[in-house]
Amino acid sequence: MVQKADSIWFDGKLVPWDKAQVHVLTHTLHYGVGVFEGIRCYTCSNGESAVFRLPEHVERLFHSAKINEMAIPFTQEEICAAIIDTLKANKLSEGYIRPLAFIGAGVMGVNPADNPIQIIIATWPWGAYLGAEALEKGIRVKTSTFTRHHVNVMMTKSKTAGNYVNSVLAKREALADGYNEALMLDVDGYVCEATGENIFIVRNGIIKTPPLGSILSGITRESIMLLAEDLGYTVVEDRFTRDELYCADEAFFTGTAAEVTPIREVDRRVIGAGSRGPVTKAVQEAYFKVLRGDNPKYGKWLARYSL
Ligand code: PPE
Repeated sequence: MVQKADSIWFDGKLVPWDKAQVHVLTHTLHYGVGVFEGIRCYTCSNGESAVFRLPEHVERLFHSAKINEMAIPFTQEEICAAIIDTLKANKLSEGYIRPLAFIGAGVMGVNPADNPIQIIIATWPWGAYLGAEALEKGIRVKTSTFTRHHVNVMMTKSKTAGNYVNSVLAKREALADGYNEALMLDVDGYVCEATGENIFIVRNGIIKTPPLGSILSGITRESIMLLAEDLGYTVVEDRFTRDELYCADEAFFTGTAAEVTPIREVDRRVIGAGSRGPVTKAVQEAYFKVLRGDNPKYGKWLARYSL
C-alpha cells in the first residue's frame, strides 16, 4: 500500500489525501490519455533535502502533455513550486513525487473536446524499486513476449498513462515467471528498455545504451551518461541485440524509481560474474554521490528545500 500523506496538490491547491477524488467518467480513466512523471527527492548529507532534476522532469511532463494535445493550465514554474509545497506540506524529506495531468469528465468518446485538463501531485516514501538487495546484488531479467511500442503506435517520448499497459503486461509476466523485471525488445527485435527503466551494457570498458528511438528519454539515463564520461568511460548510443546483452561483462538498468540497478542474469544466462560489476558500482556510487549533494559539479541538478 502507498503510505498515506497529509495532502495531495489538486488543480492549484493542497487538499486532504482522502478528498483527492475524481468522477468515474473522468476521460483518462476510460481512454488512458493522461501524462505523468516520476521524480525522487533525497535527504542530502548536510541534512537538507533536494529534488533531483526537478525542472527537467517538469519540462518532460509538459512535453508529454504537448504530444498528447493537453494544455496544462499552469506554468512549468508553478508546477515546480507546487511540488516543493507538496513535499513541505507532507514533511517528506526523501521519497517519490508523482505529478499526473489528466483529462477530466465532460463528454465521452475518443474526442475529449473541452473536457478540463486537471493535474495532481502526490508524494510518498518509496524505497528501492526492485528490492533493497537489488541495488547491490543485481536482478534476474527475462525477455518479454510483449514488444515495446512502435514509434507511430504510441508516442514513446511521452510518459502517457496508456503506454504503461504494455509495461504492466510485461512486468506481470516476468514476475509470474519468477524474474524481477522484463526486458523489452523494440519492433525490430533490438534491446529497447524495461517496463520502467532504461538499459546499459558494458563490454571491454565501453558503455553502451540504445539510442533515443522507441525508448523513453530517461533523465537518469542522461545523468548516468554524463557521470560515466566524467569517470573516464566511453559511452555510446547504439542498437544492440539480446545476445550481445547475454555476452556483456556487465549490464544495468537506470530510472528514477530503479536508480542504478545491476542485472545479474538474463534469460537464464549469467551476466559477467553474476554480481554487480566494477563499472556498474562506479557509476552507481557517482550517482548516489550527486543525489546526496556531494558532487558540487552537479549541485545544479538539485532543487533544495528544507522542511
Ligand atoms: N523507461 C520507461 C518506460 C520508464 O517508465 C522510465 C521511468 C524510464 C525509462 C527511466 O526514465 P527516468 O526516470 O527519467 O530516468 N519510470 C518511472 C515509473 C516507474 C513506475 O513504476 O511507475 C520512474 O522510474 O519513476
